[in-house]
Amino acid sequence: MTDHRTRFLQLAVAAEALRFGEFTLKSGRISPYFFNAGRFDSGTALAGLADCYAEAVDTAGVDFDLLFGPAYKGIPLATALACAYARRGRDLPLAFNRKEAKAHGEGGALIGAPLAGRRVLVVDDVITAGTAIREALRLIADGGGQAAGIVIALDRQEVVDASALPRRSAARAVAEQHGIPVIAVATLGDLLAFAAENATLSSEHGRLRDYRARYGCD
Ligand code: OMP
Repeated sequence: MTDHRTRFLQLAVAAEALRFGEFTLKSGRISPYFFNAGRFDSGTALAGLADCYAEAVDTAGVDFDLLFGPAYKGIPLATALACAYARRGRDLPLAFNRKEAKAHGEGGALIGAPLAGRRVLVVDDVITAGTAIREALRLIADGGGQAAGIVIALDRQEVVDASALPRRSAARAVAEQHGIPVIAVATLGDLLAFAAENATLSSEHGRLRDYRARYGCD
């Protein structure tokens, strides 16, 4: 596993952003783990997380010139990543949306740098079925931007329809449909490898493997 993957998983477990137990997902599936990016809730925690995102993006080599954080969880993530790039000497424009469009003041649903004519990197927390990310891609198109890629902390590598073949992950479906890369700092596969190597997580490994067998991609 590359360094940023292991570092991210260590940070996520330490911040209790990654928890193990029984969780009901947006899809209704009962999952033995849950990633809550909201637990990266201090400057140091967010800076450490943003460095992992930056390394994953740089490793993937995607070409972009604006960061977009979908409301709500994507907003601090994209902001922290913009600060991480500034520390690396790259000043990137940043934009995000509000969920309720404002009819007064500056109006609209988009805040920050204009999207028009930009190659946009979407920064979000997690992909399960890809619903949240598809919504973000619509916002970017509506704002006149061109989606260049998506970066998330965790790709849960789940299929949308567990009975359909081939078992293609939601992230791959989005990538193929839009012709853009979906970059994950870590995947469920990485989490399985991490759990196998860490004595404190060894009891979770079987449940994670069973969940992947039921809902995971090939
Ligand atoms: P999709 O829209 O199905 O891709 O799910 C992404 C959303 O699910 C996230 O933005 C969260 O609201 C939520 N979620 C998590 O935050 N962490 C998880 O580990 C799993 C989910 C989920 O409900 O699938």
